[in-house]
Amino acid sequence: MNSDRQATLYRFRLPMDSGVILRDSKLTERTGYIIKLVEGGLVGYGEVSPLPGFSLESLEDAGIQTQEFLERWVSGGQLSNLDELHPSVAFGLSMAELELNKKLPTEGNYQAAPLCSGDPDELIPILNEMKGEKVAKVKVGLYEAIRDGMLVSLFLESIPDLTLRLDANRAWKPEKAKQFIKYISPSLRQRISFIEEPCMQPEASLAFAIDNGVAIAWDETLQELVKQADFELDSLTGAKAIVIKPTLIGSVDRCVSLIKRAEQLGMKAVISSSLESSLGLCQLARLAQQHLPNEVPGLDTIGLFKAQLEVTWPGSLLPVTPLESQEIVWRS
Ligand code: OSB
Ligand code: MG
Repeated sequence: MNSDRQATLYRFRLPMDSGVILRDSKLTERTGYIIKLVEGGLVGYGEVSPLPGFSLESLEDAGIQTQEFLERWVSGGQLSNLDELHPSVAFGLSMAELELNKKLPTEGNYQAAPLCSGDPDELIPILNEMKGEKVAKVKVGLYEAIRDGMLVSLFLESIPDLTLRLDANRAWKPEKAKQFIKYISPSLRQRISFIEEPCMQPEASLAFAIDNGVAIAWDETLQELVKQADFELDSLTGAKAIVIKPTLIGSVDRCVSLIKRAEQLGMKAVISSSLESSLGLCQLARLAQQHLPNEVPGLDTIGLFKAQLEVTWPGSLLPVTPLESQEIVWRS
Protein backbone atom coordinates (compact mmCIF):
# COMPACT_ATOMS: atom_id res chain seq x y z
CA MET A 1 0.00 0.00 0.00
CA ASN A 2 1.43 3.32 -1.11
CA SER A 3 -0.51 5.81 0.96
CA ASP A 4 1.32 8.77 -0.54
CA ARG A 5 -0.58 8.38 -3.81
CA GLN A 6 -3.84 10.14 -4.59
CA ALA A 7 -5.86 10.15 -7.75
CA THR A 8 -8.95 11.96 -9.04
CA LEU A 9 -11.00 11.23 -12.13
CA TYR A 10 -12.98 14.12 -13.60
CA ARG A 11 -15.54 13.97 -16.36
CA PHE A 12 -15.59 17.15 -18.43
CA ARG A 13 -18.03 18.61 -20.93
CA LEU A 14 -17.07 21.46 -23.19
CA PRO A 15 -19.30 23.15 -25.76
CA MET A 16 -18.11 23.00 -29.37
CA ASP A 17 -18.36 25.63 -32.04
CA SER A 18 -21.67 25.21 -33.87
CA GLY A 19 -20.22 24.00 -37.17
CA VAL A 20 -18.11 21.03 -36.05
CA ILE A 21 -18.95 17.93 -38.07
CA LEU A 22 -17.15 14.64 -37.55
CA ARG A 23 -17.72 11.79 -39.98
CA ASP A 24 -21.18 13.09 -40.91
CA SER A 25 -22.42 13.80 -37.41
CA LYS A 26 -22.47 17.07 -35.58
CA LEU A 27 -20.37 17.35 -32.43
CA THR A 28 -22.06 19.93 -30.21
CA GLU A 29 -20.21 19.00 -27.05
CA ARG A 30 -16.86 17.33 -26.34
CA THR A 31 -16.87 15.01 -23.37
CA GLY A 32 -14.00 13.12 -21.81
CA TYR A 33 -12.10 12.35 -18.64
CA ILE A 34 -9.20 14.06 -16.92
CA ILE A 35 -6.93 12.07 -14.64
CA LYS A 36 -5.10 13.78 -11.80
CA LEU A 37 -2.29 11.87 -10.13
CA VAL A 38 -0.61 13.17 -6.97
CA GLU A 39 2.49 11.65 -5.41
CA GLY A 40 5.25 13.11 -3.25
CA GLY A 41 3.91 16.62 -3.67
CA LEU A 42 4.00 16.33 -7.47
CA VAL A 43 0.99 16.40 -9.79
CA GLY A 44 0.38 14.91 -13.22
CA TYR A 45 -2.64 15.26 -15.48
CA GLY A 46 -3.78 13.14 -18.38
CA GLU A 47 -6.75 13.31 -20.74
CA VAL A 48 -8.84 10.31 -21.80
CA SER A 49 -11.22 11.49 -24.51
CA PRO A 50 -12.29 8.82 -26.99
CA LEU A 51 -13.35 10.56 -30.19
CA PRO A 52 -16.87 9.64 -31.35
CA GLY A 53 -16.79 8.04 -34.79
CA PHE A 54 -13.02 7.41 -34.57
CA SER A 55 -12.28 5.63 -31.28
CA LEU A 56 -13.63 2.08 -31.01
CA GLU A 57 -14.13 2.38 -27.24
CA SER A 58 -17.09 4.28 -25.81
CA LEU A 59 -16.71 7.06 -23.28
CA GLU A 60 -18.24 4.80 -20.59
CA ASP A 61 -15.85 1.92 -21.29
CA ALA A 62 -12.89 4.27 -21.25
CA GLY A 63 -14.03 5.71 -17.92
CA ILE A 64 -14.48 2.29 -16.31
CA GLN A 65 -11.07 1.09 -17.47
CA THR A 66 -9.36 4.29 -16.34
CA GLN A 67 -10.93 4.13 -12.89
CA GLU A 68 -9.87 0.48 -12.47
CA PHE A 69 -6.31 1.41 -13.28
CA LEU A 70 -6.33 4.37 -10.93
CA GLU A 71 -7.61 2.17 -8.09
CA ARG A 72 -4.65 -0.14 -8.65
CA TRP A 73 -2.22 2.75 -8.94
CA VAL A 74 -3.18 4.36 -5.61
CA SER A 75 -2.55 1.05 -3.86
CA GLY A 76 0.97 0.88 -5.26
CA GLY A 77 0.43 -0.78 -8.66
CA GLN A 78 2.61 0.14 -11.62
CA LEU A 79 1.17 1.57 -14.82
CA SER A 80 2.50 -1.25 -16.98
CA ASN A 81 1.19 -3.05 -20.09
CA LEU A 82 -0.76 0.04 -20.95
CA ASP A 83 -1.09 -0.92 -24.59
CA GLU A 84 -3.46 -3.72 -23.63
CA LEU A 85 -5.92 -0.98 -22.68
CA HIS A 86 -8.08 1.17 -24.96
CA PRO A 87 -5.85 3.62 -26.84
CA SER A 88 -7.43 6.71 -25.25
CA VAL A 89 -6.96 5.21 -21.76
CA ALA A 90 -3.35 4.18 -22.44
CA PHE A 91 -2.62 7.67 -23.72
CA GLY A 92 -4.19 9.51 -20.75
CA LEU A 93 -2.64 7.31 -18.06
CA SER A 94 0.83 7.41 -19.62
CA MET A 95 0.65 11.18 -20.07
CA ALA A 96 -0.37 11.68 -16.44
CA GLU A 97 2.53 9.51 -15.29
CA LEU A 98 4.96 11.31 -17.57
CA GLU A 99 3.95 14.70 -16.21
CA LEU A 100 4.01 13.45 -12.64
CA ASN A 101 7.56 12.19 -13.12
CA LYS A 102 8.59 15.54 -14.63
CA LYS A 103 9.48 13.88 -17.91
CA LEU A 104 7.30 16.17 -20.01
CA PRO A 105 9.00 19.48 -20.84
CA THR A 106 7.19 22.69 -19.92
CA GLU A 107 7.89 24.27 -23.32
CA GLY A 108 5.64 23.23 -26.16
CA ASN A 109 5.67 23.27 -29.95
CA TYR A 110 2.60 25.43 -30.43
CA GLN A 111 3.31 26.20 -34.10
CA ALA A 112 0.26 24.29 -35.28
CA ALA A 113 -0.39 24.04 -39.01
CA PRO A 114 -3.42 26.32 -39.47
CA LEU A 115 -6.52 24.55 -40.74
CA CYS A 116 -8.03 26.57 -43.55
CA SER A 117 -11.12 26.17 -45.60
CA GLY A 118 -11.78 28.96 -48.05
CA ASP A 119 -10.08 32.26 -48.57
CA PRO A 120 -6.30 32.62 -49.15
CA ASP A 121 -6.56 36.24 -47.93
CA GLU A 122 -7.53 35.00 -44.45
CA LEU A 123 -4.57 32.68 -44.36
CA ILE A 124 -1.88 35.22 -45.26
CA PRO A 125 -1.79 37.11 -41.91
CA ILE A 126 -1.73 33.80 -40.00
CA LEU A 127 1.16 32.53 -42.11
CA ASN A 128 3.07 35.77 -41.61
CA GLU A 129 2.97 35.11 -37.87
CA MET A 130 4.54 31.68 -38.30
CA LYS A 131 8.22 31.55 -37.43
CA GLY A 132 9.66 28.69 -39.43
CA GLU A 133 8.20 26.81 -42.35
CA LYS A 134 4.90 28.21 -43.63
CA VAL A 135 2.68 25.17 -43.65
CA ALA A 136 -1.11 25.02 -43.59
CA LYS A 137 -3.61 22.21 -43.72
CA VAL A 138 -6.61 22.01 -46.04
CA LYS A 139 -9.39 19.43 -45.81
CA VAL A 140 -10.23 18.13 -49.25
CA GLY A 141 -12.75 15.57 -50.46
CA LEU A 142 -15.74 17.29 -48.88
CA TYR A 143 -16.76 19.11 -52.05
CA GLU A 144 -16.25 18.56 -55.77
CA ALA A 145 -12.75 17.32 -56.58
CA ILE A 146 -12.42 20.02 -59.23
CA ARG A 147 -13.33 22.76 -56.77
CA ASP A 148 -10.73 21.39 -54.32
CA GLY A 149 -8.12 21.27 -57.07
CA MET A 150 -8.75 24.87 -58.06
CA LEU A 151 -8.66 26.05 -54.44
CA VAL A 152 -5.39 24.27 -53.64
CA SER A 153 -3.87 25.58 -56.83
CA LEU A 154 -4.96 29.11 -55.94
CA PHE A 155 -3.38 28.84 -52.47
CA LEU A 156 -0.08 27.60 -53.87
CA GLU A 157 0.04 30.16 -56.67
CA SER A 158 -0.82 33.15 -54.51
CA ILE A 159 1.56 32.33 -51.61
CA PRO A 160 4.90 31.26 -53.13
CA ASP A 161 6.56 30.12 -49.87
CA LEU A 162 3.56 28.11 -48.72
CA THR A 163 3.62 24.36 -48.22
CA LEU A 164 0.31 22.53 -47.85
CA ARG A 165 -0.75 19.39 -46.08
CA LEU A 166 -3.99 18.10 -47.54
CA ASP A 167 -6.32 15.67 -45.84
CA ALA A 168 -8.81 13.69 -47.89
CA ASN A 169 -9.80 11.23 -45.13
CA ARG A 170 -10.23 8.48 -47.76
CA ALA A 171 -12.95 10.40 -49.59
CA TRP A 172 -11.87 9.90 -53.20
CA LYS A 173 -12.49 7.12 -55.66
CA PRO A 174 -9.33 6.79 -57.79
CA GLU A 175 -10.99 8.76 -60.64
CA LYS A 176 -11.86 11.63 -58.28
CA ALA A 177 -8.32 11.77 -56.97
CA LYS A 178 -7.11 11.99 -60.55
CA GLN A 179 -9.59 14.80 -61.32
CA PHE A 180 -8.29 16.69 -58.31
CA ILE A 181 -4.61 16.43 -59.12
CA LYS A 182 -5.16 17.39 -62.79
CA TYR A 183 -5.94 20.91 -61.59
CA ILE A 184 -2.56 21.30 -59.90
CA SER A 185 0.35 21.80 -62.24
CA PRO A 186 3.25 19.40 -61.67
CA SER A 187 5.52 22.30 -60.64
CA LEU A 188 3.16 23.17 -57.76
CA ARG A 189 2.78 19.57 -56.58
CA GLN A 190 6.13 19.62 -54.77
CA ARG A 191 4.69 22.16 -52.36
CA ILE A 192 2.03 19.70 -51.32
CA SER A 193 3.96 18.26 -48.42
CA PHE A 194 1.57 15.29 -48.46
CA ILE A 195 -2.04 14.28 -48.96
CA GLU A 196 -3.41 12.24 -46.06
CA GLU A 197 -5.28 9.13 -47.17
CA PRO A 198 -6.54 10.20 -50.61
CA CYS A 199 -8.47 6.97 -51.31
CA MET A 200 -10.51 4.36 -49.48
CA GLN A 201 -8.00 1.59 -50.21
CA PRO A 202 -4.38 2.12 -49.13
CA GLU A 203 -3.24 0.42 -52.37
CA ALA A 204 -5.20 2.99 -54.38
CA SER A 205 -3.60 5.82 -52.39
CA LEU A 206 -0.15 4.40 -53.11
CA ALA A 207 -0.90 4.05 -56.81
CA PHE A 208 -2.18 7.64 -56.87
CA ALA A 209 1.04 8.87 -55.24
CA ILE A 210 3.29 7.04 -57.69
CA ASP A 211 1.30 7.93 -60.80
CA ASN A 212 1.08 11.63 -60.02
CA GLY A 213 4.34 12.53 -58.30
CA VAL A 214 2.67 13.58 -55.08
CA ALA A 215 3.48 12.42 -51.55
CA ILE A 216 0.92 10.83 -49.26
CA ALA A 217 0.61 10.26 -45.51
CA TRP A 218 -1.08 7.56 -43.45
CA ASP A 219 -3.54 8.47 -40.74
CA GLU A 220 -6.49 6.00 -40.66
CA THR A 221 -4.28 3.23 -42.10
CA LEU A 222 -1.80 3.65 -39.25
CA GLN A 223 -4.63 3.64 -36.68
CA GLU A 224 -5.97 0.39 -38.11
CA LEU A 225 -2.71 -1.47 -38.50
CA VAL A 226 -1.17 -0.43 -35.18
CA LYS A 227 -3.85 -2.54 -33.46
CA GLN A 228 -2.37 -5.73 -34.95
CA ALA A 229 0.03 -7.55 -32.64
CA ASP A 230 2.67 -8.07 -35.34
CA PHE A 231 2.53 -4.55 -36.76
CA GLU A 232 5.77 -3.11 -38.13
CA LEU A 233 6.00 0.40 -39.54
CA ASP A 234 8.17 -1.05 -42.33
CA SER A 235 4.96 -2.16 -44.03
CA LEU A 236 3.90 1.48 -44.49
CA THR A 237 7.01 3.00 -46.05
CA GLY A 238 5.35 3.80 -49.39
CA ALA A 239 4.15 7.03 -47.81
CA LYS A 240 6.24 10.06 -46.90
CA ALA A 241 4.69 10.62 -43.49
CA ILE A 242 2.63 9.18 -40.67
CA VAL A 243 0.10 11.16 -38.68
CA ILE A 244 0.16 10.13 -35.02
CA LYS A 245 -3.00 10.90 -33.08
CA PRO A 246 -2.06 9.60 -29.62
CA THR A 247 -5.67 9.33 -28.38
CA LEU A 248 -6.29 6.90 -31.25
CA ILE A 249 -2.88 5.16 -31.11
CA GLY A 250 -2.15 4.47 -27.44
CA SER A 251 0.48 5.13 -24.78
CA VAL A 252 3.12 7.83 -25.02
CA ASP A 253 5.76 5.06 -25.25
CA ARG A 254 3.92 3.58 -28.20
CA CYS A 255 3.82 6.95 -29.94
CA VAL A 256 7.48 7.64 -29.20
CA SER A 257 8.56 4.28 -30.59
CA LEU A 258 6.59 5.03 -33.77
CA ILE A 259 8.35 8.40 -34.04
CA LYS A 260 11.76 6.74 -33.61
CA ARG A 261 11.02 4.01 -36.11
CA ALA A 262 9.71 6.56 -38.62
CA GLU A 263 12.97 8.47 -38.27
CA GLN A 264 15.00 5.31 -38.98
CA LEU A 265 12.88 4.60 -42.02
CA GLY A 266 13.21 8.15 -43.34
CA MET A 267 9.54 8.95 -42.82
CA LYS A 268 8.14 12.14 -41.36
CA ALA A 269 6.04 11.84 -38.21
CA VAL A 270 3.44 14.46 -37.32
CA ILE A 271 1.80 14.59 -33.90
CA SER A 272 -1.82 15.47 -34.37
CA SER A 273 -4.95 16.22 -32.39
CA SER A 274 -8.05 14.10 -31.85
CA LEU A 275 -9.94 17.16 -30.59
CA GLU A 276 -8.59 16.97 -27.06
CA SER A 277 -9.48 19.83 -24.69
CA SER A 278 -6.90 22.60 -24.27
CA LEU A 279 -5.44 20.56 -21.39
CA GLY A 280 -4.67 17.53 -23.53
CA LEU A 281 -3.81 19.65 -26.56
CA CYS A 282 -1.13 21.61 -24.67
CA GLN A 283 0.37 18.31 -23.49
CA LEU A 284 0.51 17.14 -27.11
CA ALA A 285 2.37 20.34 -28.00
CA ARG A 286 4.86 19.59 -25.20
CA LEU A 287 5.27 16.02 -26.42
CA ALA A 288 5.83 17.37 -29.93
CA GLN A 289 8.47 19.79 -28.62
CA GLN A 290 10.25 16.93 -26.87
CA HIS A 291 10.36 14.51 -29.78
CA LEU A 292 9.69 16.49 -32.96
CA PRO A 293 10.87 20.05 -32.23
CA ASN A 294 11.41 20.79 -35.93
CA GLU A 295 8.15 19.39 -37.25
CA VAL A 296 4.98 21.48 -37.29
CA PRO A 297 2.38 19.44 -35.38
CA GLY A 298 -1.27 19.12 -36.48
CA LEU A 299 -2.76 20.76 -33.42
CA ASP A 300 -4.84 23.65 -34.77
CA THR A 301 -8.10 22.48 -33.26
CA ILE A 302 -8.72 24.76 -30.28
CA GLY A 303 -10.84 26.99 -32.53
CA LEU A 304 -13.38 24.17 -32.86
CA PHE A 305 -14.29 24.66 -29.18
CA LYS A 306 -16.30 27.33 -27.41
CA ALA A 307 -14.30 26.97 -24.18
CA GLN A 308 -10.92 25.78 -22.92
CA LEU A 309 -10.30 23.54 -19.93
CA GLU A 310 -8.04 24.64 -17.04
CA VAL A 311 -5.11 25.75 -19.23
CA THR A 312 -4.88 28.20 -22.11
CA TRP A 313 -3.69 27.31 -25.56
CA PRO A 314 -1.21 30.12 -26.35
CA GLY A 315 -2.99 32.95 -28.14
CA SER A 316 -6.50 31.57 -27.72
CA LEU A 317 -9.04 34.05 -26.38
CA LEU A 318 -11.66 31.41 -25.55
CA PRO A 319 -12.91 31.39 -21.94
CA VAL A 320 -11.16 28.92 -19.64
CA THR A 321 -13.36 26.57 -17.59
CA PRO A 322 -11.66 25.45 -14.35
CA LEU A 323 -11.23 21.71 -13.93
CA GLU A 324 -12.69 22.06 -10.43
CA SER A 325 -16.05 23.05 -11.97
CA GLN A 326 -16.30 19.65 -13.68
CA GLU A 327 -17.86 16.48 -12.30
CA ILE A 328 -15.67 14.28 -10.10
CA VAL A 329 -16.57 10.68 -10.94
CA TRP A 330 -14.09 9.08 -8.58
CA ARG A 331 -11.38 10.02 -6.13
CA SER A 332 -9.16 8.01 -3.82
O1 OSB B 1 -9.41 14.55 -40.34
O2 OSB B 1 -7.46 13.98 -39.66
C1 OSB B 1 -8.60 14.35 -39.44
C2 OSB B 1 -8.96 15.63 -35.91
C3 OSB B 1 -9.87 14.74 -35.41
C4 OSB B 1 -10.38 13.75 -36.22
C5 OSB B 1 -9.97 13.66 -37.53
C6 OSB B 1 -9.05 14.55 -38.04
C7 OSB B 1 -8.54 15.55 -37.22
C8 OSB B 1 -7.55 16.53 -37.68
C9 OSB B 1 -6.65 17.14 -36.65
O3 OSB B 1 -7.47 16.85 -38.83
C10 OSB B 1 -5.89 18.32 -37.10
C11 OSB B 1 -4.69 18.01 -37.92
O4 OSB B 1 -4.36 16.83 -38.16
O5 OSB B 1 -4.04 18.97 -38.35
MG1 MG C 1 -6.85 12.75 -41.39
